[in-house]
Amino acid sequence: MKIVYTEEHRKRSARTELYGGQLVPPFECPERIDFILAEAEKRGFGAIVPPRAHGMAPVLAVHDAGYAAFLENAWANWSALGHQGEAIVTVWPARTMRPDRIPAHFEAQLGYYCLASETSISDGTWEAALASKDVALTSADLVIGGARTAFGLCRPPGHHAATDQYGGYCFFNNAAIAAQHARDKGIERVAILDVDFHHGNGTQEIFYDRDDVLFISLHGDPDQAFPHFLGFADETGSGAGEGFNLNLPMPPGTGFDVWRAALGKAMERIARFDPGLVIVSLGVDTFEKDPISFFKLTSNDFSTMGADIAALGLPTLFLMEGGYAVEEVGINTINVLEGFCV
Ligand code: SP5
Ligand code: ZN
Repeated sequence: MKIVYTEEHRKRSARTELYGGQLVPPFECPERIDFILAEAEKRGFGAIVPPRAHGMAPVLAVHDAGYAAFLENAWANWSALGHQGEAIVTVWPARTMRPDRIPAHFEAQLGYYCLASETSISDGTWEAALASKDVALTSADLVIGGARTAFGLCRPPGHHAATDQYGGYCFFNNAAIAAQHARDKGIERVAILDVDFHHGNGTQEIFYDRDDVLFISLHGDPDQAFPHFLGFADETGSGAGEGFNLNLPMPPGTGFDVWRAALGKAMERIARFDPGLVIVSLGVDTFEKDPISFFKLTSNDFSTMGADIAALGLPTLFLMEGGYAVEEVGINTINVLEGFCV
């Protein structure tokens, strides 16, 4: 399996995440990727290939142009305000205010374009986000071109990023960008299977009213877990998209037996949809030792997950999302990919 990767991800090296009322070193850190690459190398798994630049058109096919311009200029605009720390939201267009007015002041624009304040914008964030979407697009090209599978080692991750909002460590929605790219290259139906611990709210929002991109997410019950405001089972799509969004939330303590049964449901739905491409939003934060999550998957379970997904027999693109138990992120990620290939 080819692994698309670039060092550019290191430019996303924020110093701060707002967690428990403190500014801590971000869980979503560059070392995550080092562990994945080290594990791949140790096992002789995969061939590393660099991404190819795809420009902004595939991004603007799913994201708002004003949002992209905001991100491009965010660090310069924040720096111009003379602050010491990284850019963190302090005010939102909350329910009691005017939600749709784009504010003039940059501090307020942060609130307009952000959905969660744990994610700081730092110098280099824009450059890394651009590289990450090029990793996704280049790995998508491999599978669109006939490869059975490929792995886009995306960082920063993408599935929380909505049409015009960042948060949850995500800026561009890599999976959504790749899915739309595949559609534009002539693949009629694309399924996105999101196995990250957190609900893929951004991906859901982007495709919610469409029947050509099926979105399925297995995740921690939003009543108990981030992103809290989306990801419930009664969200099934709207308009033409009715029936093309499937949420499978699960409670704290969920182990692999229950999780795997949900994956079985997801796979039945995907088989019925008969897509030309499956994109797996691959987060390994379902791991029992993940520091911010509450499922109980073991490292061996990730191998079974990969084998189960392979049983669909469909062209499959894996894109990296979350996973924060840093030491085991490599083992668990490569277990999925190797499990798929066996
Ligand atoms: C891509 C991805 O996995 N993003 C996750 C973003 C989660 N951010 C908010 C985390 C809040 C965690 N609260 C956990 C309490 C654990 N005791
Ligand atoms: Zn996650």
